[in-house]
Amino acid sequence: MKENSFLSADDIRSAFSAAMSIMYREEVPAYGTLMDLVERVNAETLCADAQLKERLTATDSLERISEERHGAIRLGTPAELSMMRRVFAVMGMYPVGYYDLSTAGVPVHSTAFRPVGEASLKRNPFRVFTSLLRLDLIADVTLRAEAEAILKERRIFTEGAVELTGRAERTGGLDKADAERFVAEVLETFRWHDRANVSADLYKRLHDAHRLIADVVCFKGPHINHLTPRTLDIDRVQALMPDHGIAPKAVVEGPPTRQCPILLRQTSFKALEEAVSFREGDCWKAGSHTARFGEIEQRGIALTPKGRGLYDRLLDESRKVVRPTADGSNARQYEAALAEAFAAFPDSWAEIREAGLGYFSYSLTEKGRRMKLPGRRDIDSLIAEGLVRFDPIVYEDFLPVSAAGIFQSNLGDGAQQEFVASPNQQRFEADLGAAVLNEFEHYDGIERASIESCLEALTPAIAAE
Ligand code: OOG
Ligand code: NI
Repeated sequence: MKENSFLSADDIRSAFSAAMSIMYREEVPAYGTLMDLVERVNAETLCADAQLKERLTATDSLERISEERHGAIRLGTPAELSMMRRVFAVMGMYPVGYYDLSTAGVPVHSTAFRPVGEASLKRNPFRVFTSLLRLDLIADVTLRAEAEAILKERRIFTEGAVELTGRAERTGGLDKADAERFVAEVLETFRWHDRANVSADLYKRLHDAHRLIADVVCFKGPHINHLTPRTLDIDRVQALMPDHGIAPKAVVEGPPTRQCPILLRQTSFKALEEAVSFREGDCWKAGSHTARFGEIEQRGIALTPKGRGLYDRLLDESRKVVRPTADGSNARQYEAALAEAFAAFPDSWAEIREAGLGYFSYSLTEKGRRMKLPGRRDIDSLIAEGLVRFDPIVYEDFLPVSAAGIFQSNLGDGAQQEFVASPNQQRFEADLGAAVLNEFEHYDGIERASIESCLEALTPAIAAE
């Protein structure tokens, strides 16, 4: 039998994320400007901080530090979502987490397709925040039916993408040539189409119901709406954006600046108004559409349910004091309120660990590697004796309040719409054709495994029993 010559899912994902990056830079030049700025700030940050450089050299690959970490798409139908799941699976990306954004006035619910194992994340962490439009939240039944009819007709995947996905599922992978074709075919789904599927009049009616509905329904496919590289200093990139001719959103989403970063901080430049044309019989009528932007992210430690509870409470507290407006007029006050509320969140790794707020990965110190113990001990005493060290586990997921802030700032600064909160994970999973993974279980598993391997290495006799 022929040797298995399949490319790994991680390699296919890497090729896909590189291809997306090239395509998006070409499509949205402002994104290229942002990437250049991020690269420069990352290089400056590393030059100024030798310790950070050393740590990143040991744990990450420095030359890939400024590469994309995520992107986002918005889908229209359950069939599109379940096919998307199959396509992402070929690239080793699985649905993690459920995000209900209806509470924030955005008629979608979402998951993030991402690699889950440590090695896969390290090889290439690229994820896609994927939303499904909820037409059930649209009050106007006639408009809803029109939208449904349009969505039913479109085919967002090429025949080649469908065929190669099926082949990967049947045979367990793709060889190099097929993987290259797969990446090229799948890229088509994410491409921008400047010719709308609909007339200017229907576009306007859908747009008036909610801008997001127009974005999803009126085009041939779910164009990638942003990509997001990693920055080592988000505050600095945010401050420098205007000097480079790009307009940042009003505030950085997520926790405030801290010594020990937690969860995820993100900001974006505002979506651009782009020329599109609408179908008018046999002709095309010029118009514009606003959907695409660029974002940056800086990640910190993954929090336990207890830590996340505290985060949510403090964020809520600060937003009761000041709610950031889209025009940025109260940005300073918001930052101050946020910093003040978060003074209650411990800001050293030791305190965060002792209070059970974050997930850590444990490993043996130099001293621990030379030591063998007669019996099992608890991890705290091993740390106290300098045999074991702990490092924060990076948060790889998203935050619904932040995601809503990113959505809102890119849907225009107009009045926000209210929907009744209606999370429906069951419905989402039925449409997806699979359950989403629970993020907390994932981090808990990594932490437990790291503790177990320390204990086994320190007490080999017991482990061998
Ligand atoms: C997705 C917005 C959410 C994030 O980073 O939280 C997101 C969208 O606008 O489609 O990407
Ligand atoms: Ni994003």
